[in-house]
Amino acid sequence: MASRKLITLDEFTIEETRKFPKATGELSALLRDISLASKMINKQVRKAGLVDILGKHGATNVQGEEQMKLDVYSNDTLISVLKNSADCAGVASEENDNELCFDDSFSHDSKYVVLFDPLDGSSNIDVNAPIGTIFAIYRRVSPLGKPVTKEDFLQPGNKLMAAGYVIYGSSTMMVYATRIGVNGFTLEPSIGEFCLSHPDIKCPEKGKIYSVNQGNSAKYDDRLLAYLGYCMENKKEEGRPYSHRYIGSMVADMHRTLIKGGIFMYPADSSSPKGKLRLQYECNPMAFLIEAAGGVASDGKGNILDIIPTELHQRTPIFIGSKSMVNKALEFVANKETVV
Ligand code: AHM
Ligand code: MG
Repeated sequence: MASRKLITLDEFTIEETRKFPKATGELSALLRDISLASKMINKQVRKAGLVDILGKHGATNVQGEEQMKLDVYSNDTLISVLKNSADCAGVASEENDNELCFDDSFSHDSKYVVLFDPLDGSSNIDVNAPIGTIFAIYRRVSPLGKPVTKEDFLQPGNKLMAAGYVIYGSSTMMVYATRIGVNGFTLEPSIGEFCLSHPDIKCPEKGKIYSVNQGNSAKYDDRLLAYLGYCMENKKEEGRPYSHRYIGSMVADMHRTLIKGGIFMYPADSSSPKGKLRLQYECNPMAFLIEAAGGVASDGKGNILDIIPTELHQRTPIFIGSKSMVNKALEFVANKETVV
């Protein structure tokens, strides 16, 4: 339908806020700020291939501006947009050792903190594969009127108010979740707005794709190897073998898992007993989002969202995606008796 009305991210979040008489609109404003930062990041990501023409990182371009590494630019952009936001009291980022608690009178009265990985999968920039920004929004637990504290950032995922990602792929999309559901917005470049393109996303209950860095197999334990054997087993009547897809960019692998169904894993192995991915700004936001879409996320023992964080940058193993596939994987990895 050519005349179908475009619904922008702003229009959508305001409409959603109206469903809750007590909502103040602060969360919508914060999502707008995150989308603004991601549009700025998107602009730089789209120029990444021209780096030899526009100047190498660290060099000065013709306008006299210093070219920045994209992950540094993304981090600085998110921090400065959120520092200027009326609704963000502080941030924590993969790129910073410690949380940043904004110390100005506006921020003292702001209700939310945001944790993010500004440019996840940045090693994929050189090969033009999708990369992304991941974000998690918590309501502060410390009293208003003062700077936020560490405990505001060390909340379990089950306390998240909203979370999501922006994928810089063949198109740029923002996908975010609140407790009531998951919606996807595609950036319409001609008007510079994210427009609703994927309403009420549900992760299919079953899938046909498993996603893991199988090159690490020599370091996996027998239970996990048994599950990978199950994925590869020839059982046509049960839809196996599954296809294997692994981009090595969590946002891209998760976006496919969300839309098409499947399982994404970054397990513990003998050299990384806690896995690789970070709980607070990679696994929790993805777990919150996949649960809101009807999927499941586990660390192999329990729900990712129930882990009580003790450090900002802690890691966790993760098994995430379609409900029936993750539950099957957990039968193998969580319970020795089922291993053949
Ligand atoms: P990064 O935060 O340093 O970019 O690393 C995280 C990325 C994820 O996007 C991806 O799932 C994973 O690392 C891939 O790791 P590996 O190359 O070990 O398979
Ligand atoms: Mg990362």
